Amino acid sequence: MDTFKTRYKKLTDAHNELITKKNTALEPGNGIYTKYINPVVTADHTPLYWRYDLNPATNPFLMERQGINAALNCGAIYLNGKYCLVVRTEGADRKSFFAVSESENGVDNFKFRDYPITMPETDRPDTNVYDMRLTQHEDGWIYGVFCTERKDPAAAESNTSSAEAQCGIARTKDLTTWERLADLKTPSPQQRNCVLHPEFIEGKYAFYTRPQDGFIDCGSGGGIGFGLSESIENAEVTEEKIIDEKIYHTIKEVKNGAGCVPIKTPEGWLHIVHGVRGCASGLRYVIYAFITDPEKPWLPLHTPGGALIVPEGEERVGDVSNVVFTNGAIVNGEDVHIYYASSDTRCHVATSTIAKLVDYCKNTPSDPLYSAECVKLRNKLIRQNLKYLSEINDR
Ligand code: M1P
Repeated sequence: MDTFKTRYKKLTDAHNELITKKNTALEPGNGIYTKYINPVVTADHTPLYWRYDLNPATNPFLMERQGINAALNCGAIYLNGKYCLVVRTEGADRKSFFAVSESENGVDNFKFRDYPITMPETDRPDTNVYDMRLTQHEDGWIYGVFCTERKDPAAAESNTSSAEAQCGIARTKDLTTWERLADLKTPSPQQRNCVLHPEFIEGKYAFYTRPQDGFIDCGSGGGIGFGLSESIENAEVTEEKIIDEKIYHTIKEVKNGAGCVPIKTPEGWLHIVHGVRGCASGLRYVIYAFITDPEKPWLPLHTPGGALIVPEGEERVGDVSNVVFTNGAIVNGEDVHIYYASSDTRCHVATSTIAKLVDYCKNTPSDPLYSAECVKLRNKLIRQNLKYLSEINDR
């Protein structure tokens, strides 16, 4: 049997190898973005001293005492020369908390800060917090907008699964010390996937919302909403307008939700979001994109049909399989790093550029919603290409 010392060495060697492993681009890809061979952050990337009692006197077998189940849906921001992720870190007990993991290049060598974030609470303790979106706002603060989940106060005593989701808000300058603000108030009974727009709109704070009647089911709500709030300390959206609705027989047939903080481009605001459809294997979550008006970010201008990123290969399997989900992207110069999680288990990166993503949004046809129209669109492409190919061959 290993001694404490030999087991400690095995554990630290394996951990160090994992967190310093170089990542490799998956070529040739689809030209829109590049995926990478390895996830960027996993549960195993969390420090050993978060999980093991490292005292031989109290843990002679060097067993894991407080396991980490998953590292998923991360908010992202470029801060002090580093790609910083605020990772939804989920303990073995199913509770999520936030933890900062940083890298110099954004594709590998992510390291967690020593401690997870201690998020202050409101008067109503959060049972679970997750999926933070990080907005560097023009008011000077970095805002973390996240889901706070509590047991449904209206549920019967015997009902131990009904929950209520709302939008929690906190702010920081360094991602370590946070000031918690009041939860967002909206006309909808529940909220998830809320995002704060980085600029004032009509002098007000602007939120993307996802109205929903129940915890899982959007019911009569659904779609990506938009609304303005006078204050951020006591944020309230009194009017939510749906700017991107769920639509029958599309990738967002069951529901959709805002994802990354919108990215400013020369053509308007680039939104990278998620859509959900139902199938025999359950719900399938994919990532899609669209561009809205530069002055009126609630007005869609370019709406490519279909998905931008789908779960592929090993990404398809995990705690909640057949899911890709994004809530963070980083723009550094022209480059865009889209952080996405697969199957509620691990975080990945897909790299692209503003020019490529804008080109994708402008030149990918919208979903024509009918098979016959799809065939017409494809035939048009084939006709053009065949003509072009024969011209090349004739030369
Ligand atoms: O399990 C998949 C995702 O489910 C939720 O997304 P939505 O609110 O659109 O259903 C979120 O809880 C998300 O965390 C999770 O990845």
